[in-house]
Amino acid sequence: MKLLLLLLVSGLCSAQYNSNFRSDRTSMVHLFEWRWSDIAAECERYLGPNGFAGVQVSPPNENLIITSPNRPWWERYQPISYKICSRSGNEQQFRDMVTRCNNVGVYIYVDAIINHMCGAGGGSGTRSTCGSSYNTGNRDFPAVPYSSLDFNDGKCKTPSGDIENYGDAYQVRDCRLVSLLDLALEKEYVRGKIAAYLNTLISIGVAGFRLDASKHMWPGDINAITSRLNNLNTQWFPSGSRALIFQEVIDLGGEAISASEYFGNGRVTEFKYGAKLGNVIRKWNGEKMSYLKNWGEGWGFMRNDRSFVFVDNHDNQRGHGAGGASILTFFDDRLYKMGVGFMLAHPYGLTRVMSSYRWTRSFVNGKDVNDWIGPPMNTDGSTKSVTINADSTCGNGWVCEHRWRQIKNMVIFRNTVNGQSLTNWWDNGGNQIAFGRGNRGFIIFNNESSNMDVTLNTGLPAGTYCDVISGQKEGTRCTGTQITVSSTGSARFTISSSAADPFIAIHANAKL
Ligand code: AAO
Repeated sequence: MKLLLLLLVSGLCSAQYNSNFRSDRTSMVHLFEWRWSDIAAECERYLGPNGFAGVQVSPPNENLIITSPNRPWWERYQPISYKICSRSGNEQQFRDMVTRCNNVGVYIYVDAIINHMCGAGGGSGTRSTCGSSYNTGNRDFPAVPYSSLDFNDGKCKTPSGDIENYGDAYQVRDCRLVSLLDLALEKEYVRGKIAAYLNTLISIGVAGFRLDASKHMWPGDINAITSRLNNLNTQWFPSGSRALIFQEVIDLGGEAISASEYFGNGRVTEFKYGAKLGNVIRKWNGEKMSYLKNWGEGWGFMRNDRSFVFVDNHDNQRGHGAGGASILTFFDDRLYKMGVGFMLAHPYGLTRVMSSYRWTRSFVNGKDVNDWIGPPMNTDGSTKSVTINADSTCGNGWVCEHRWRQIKNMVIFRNTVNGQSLTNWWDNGGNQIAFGRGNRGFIIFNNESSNMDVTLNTGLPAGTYCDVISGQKEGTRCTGTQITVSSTGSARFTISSSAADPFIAIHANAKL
């Protein structure tokens, strides 16, 4: 009885760190700006069959329509109401997506914009994705409804009313982030409206939330909201399951607010991860892959069981947020595949794969002036659907990194080695490294300008394995390189410095 009580209580307290993933799956993909009907189809035809655990979807709620510039992606971070109605689709399409994805074991994680409404300069009218009215001048959002009583204007002490100094924690939480009208989250009324929105999503069947701009909310206010959330829908989740919470807090050090303040609410984004990994793979600042030996907490990252990690996200792939030149993106595809391959092979963190659309970058004084460009769209402003080409890549301007063979196969690698610790580390003191995950998988990188020819202990049972980077196992053969593991567990690896993808990965489910 006591044990049961303990289990119940600890379940309630800790479940927000739990991904709610199916036990054989490990990674979510952010299908940035995708339409709900395309995501539903992708869950059934690709994500489920290839072992993806979940999808982070773009904000589903009603937002301000911005026409100057013309329909930027970031208009979706300017809420007008909590009606499920956006460029990705309406409520019925959202429900259909959640049902169909859940039915194939691919769960939906919603990007929740609860810190603020739209920008102070939004004006008034009904130019919003569902036609609801708003008046930013008097802080009126009748479709929620919120009024001037529900915002932080009186609390913020900066002359502009905006955050002016990230060294001041009060400003960061009580003032407006880039002029976005800052909700008074200490108010019971506001908490209730937000919790009702999130609970609607939970009842539809979503499995968790990315809490946007968490750094700009007091941790206690977030807690007051998450503690009001209902348990997940038992049609798909065990009873008592709690929504995964991952909070967007950019903490690269040196500011007033640190990520650890948010551990009590759920997981937190680890922005050091992508910034540092980019430096290593690019070999900048004297970094080498051999330094990755103690990657994770050894690099000053947050606790493994609180961290949420990614190589790039929708902000820093285009210079927003903590964007920096080191961030690897699909634009540097060869390095990017190595970065994502390393992330998915390494045990640290809850992993998210990015899936983007293409845009033409145009740098002026080091800044991409096209960083606002929205998803591929039709002339009427609607988002183009994702088409699938004969070779399984995507058309209509969608990049679909998650469909790149190397990335898709590394998602499967991570599933295969789940629960195994990092073993058999090897490096040459430079940019050639290798490591295993117990007796389930092994990966090796050559990021040098010279060729590599080494024989290493893999920890794997003897046999012939298919490299899942140059190809994969299909039926009884390998479409790419074959690796022979001897009875002692050793194998010879040769990787040319000019290889299209200078890394090799083998695992238990790719054995002939
Ligand atoms: C748009 C316009 C604005 C306009 C506004 C209202 O661009 O000019 O004022 O509308 O009309 C997105 C876009 C914004 C957009 C907004 C609303 O990125 O451009 O504004 O939608 O449409 C901070 C926050 C972080 C936030 C990030 C972008 O802390 O939460 O800014 N990310 C989320 C979303 C994002 C979204 C929002 C929040 C808003 O992912 O897509 O904005 O919902 C420092 C701080 C960071 C801070 C950055 C901002 O970072 O630490 O906390 O992020 O500055 O620049 C080095 C430092 C690093 C530093 C960084 C600065 O890397 O080490 O600490 O430099 O570059």
